[in-house]
Amino acid sequence: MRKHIVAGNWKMNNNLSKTENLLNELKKQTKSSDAEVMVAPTFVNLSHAFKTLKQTDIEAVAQNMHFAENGAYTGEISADMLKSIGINTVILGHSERRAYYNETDASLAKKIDAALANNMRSIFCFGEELADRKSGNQETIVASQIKNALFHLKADAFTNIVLAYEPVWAIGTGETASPEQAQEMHAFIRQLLSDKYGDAVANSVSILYGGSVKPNNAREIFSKPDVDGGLIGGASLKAEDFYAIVNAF
Ligand code: G2H
Repeated sequence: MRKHIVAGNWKMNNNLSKTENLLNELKKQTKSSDAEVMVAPTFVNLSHAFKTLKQTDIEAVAQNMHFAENGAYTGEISADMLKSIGINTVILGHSERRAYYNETDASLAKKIDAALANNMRSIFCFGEELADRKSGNQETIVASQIKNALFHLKADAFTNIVLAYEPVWAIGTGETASPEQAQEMHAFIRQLLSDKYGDAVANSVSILYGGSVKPNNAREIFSKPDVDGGLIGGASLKAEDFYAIVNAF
């Protein structure tokens, strides 16, 4: 049985007091599903979030990290630093990182390796842009993103990899891939994994969907057999909305 996961990506939202408020609201929520719950606050509040959530079943995770162990990389954060404050999971390759900070499949492969070397779990994000979808190239694009960043790995590495399919045209736009479009792509991704690593690995990797998941569409998206959860942006900033999604399994 694959893990169900609902992860809230807070992006560059919430100063310290708003972070404290949201964490306190999250602690009041009741989980009625089997989903693993994660939230990714901004770096400056990550240690605080980790400590606040320590006695709960909500995991604090990072939104990004650098691939180097340490060194002259002003403004960057290493896996070792994250581990040292208790963080064991990192989101890598979000489309905003790819679009605004020039992250490439090659640099993401290095980040994945750094996470694995530090025994961290990665939530690896990828997805096609609107033009790719319009020209029918979405599967080619997604396959190359996955192959370039992950297919140098050995099969056992996939116990520490979660995939997140986020079609760029559906991120923060209010436009969602239909449940059928999500299922079609997730099944394609699982087949890709199966062709390279076999069914056992393919069937064990959780594949999340991200892109305008809301309380009113989560249940239908999560009902699809190859959709194992969601990476939630806007709707993760309100505790009730986020838990409506967590409980949509
Ligand atoms: C996609 C998603 C969370 P939103 O970026 O990563 O954001 O749910 O706001 O589309």
